Amino acid sequence: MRSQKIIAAIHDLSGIGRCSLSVIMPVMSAQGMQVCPVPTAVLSTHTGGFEGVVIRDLTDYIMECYDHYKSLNVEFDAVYSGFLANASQIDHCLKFFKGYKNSLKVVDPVMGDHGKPYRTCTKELRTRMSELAGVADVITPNLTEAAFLLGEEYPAEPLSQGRAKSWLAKLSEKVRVAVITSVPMADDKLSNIGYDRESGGFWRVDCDFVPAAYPGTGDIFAAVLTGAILNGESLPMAINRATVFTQITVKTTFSYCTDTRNGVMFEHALPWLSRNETLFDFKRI
Ligand code: PXL
Repeated sequence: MRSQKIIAAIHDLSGIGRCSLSVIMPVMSAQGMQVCPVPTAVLSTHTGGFEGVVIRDLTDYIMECYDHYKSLNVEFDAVYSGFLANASQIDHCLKFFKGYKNSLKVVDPVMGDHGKPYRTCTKELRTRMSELAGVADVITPNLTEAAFLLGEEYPAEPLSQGRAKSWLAKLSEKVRVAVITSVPMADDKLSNIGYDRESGGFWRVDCDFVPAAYPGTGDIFAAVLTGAILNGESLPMAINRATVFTQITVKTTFSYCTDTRNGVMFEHALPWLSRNETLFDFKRI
């Protein structure tokens, strides 16, 4: 029988806007993985621009769900956390990580973008997210979230290669792999950069600049990266795959001039992901 990876994804379920579980589940399924959703909240839309969002916080559900999986002796190849509805959910994620010691622990520290926190991301959640990131194997902040985790100001200027490496090294003091997404670099490129502490390599994959911002692209990137790592790919190849897939969806969507709040049209691009072509458009820095 074919062995399949199974991932517990602790993230929200938003109806409209193509983010979190609504994108992670199909994306990782296309990579051949089974995703077990552990919703932190159910929302009618994401919080990035729609008025009157309906939110049901599922804090009480997470631990009961954990206990049930333990009673069933369910094992996970990875436990992956994302959008948390409040700071107390950090404790629940910590318990999941502790209870699944042998699983790959991935933290996408969803907190904000473009230098600002998301509406629901309190100061307490920002502070405690560092605690969660500290027990992970892999973290995938965007530049805003990396600044929050490091207690740094959001950079006013593009990052020199030296500063980018220093941020990655600081983020990796506790984790094995740190990837920072959407980093404006001093040579005018927008890049996804990563560091693998075990192999010691700093890596960079450049993106083309598209003059539009779509919610959910960080979730898609983190999901593809996690799937690729679980499939045994090296960090640069995994960053490459996550970058190219995200770019395909962003460029496709941009061409249709849709309302950006609806996220990216990733659905028709899933067969590209399933083909799992070999990629090598990365640089060592
Ligand atoms: O894509 C990040 C994200 C996830 N979940 C919810 C969000 C956002 C960003 O706005 O609002 C509910």
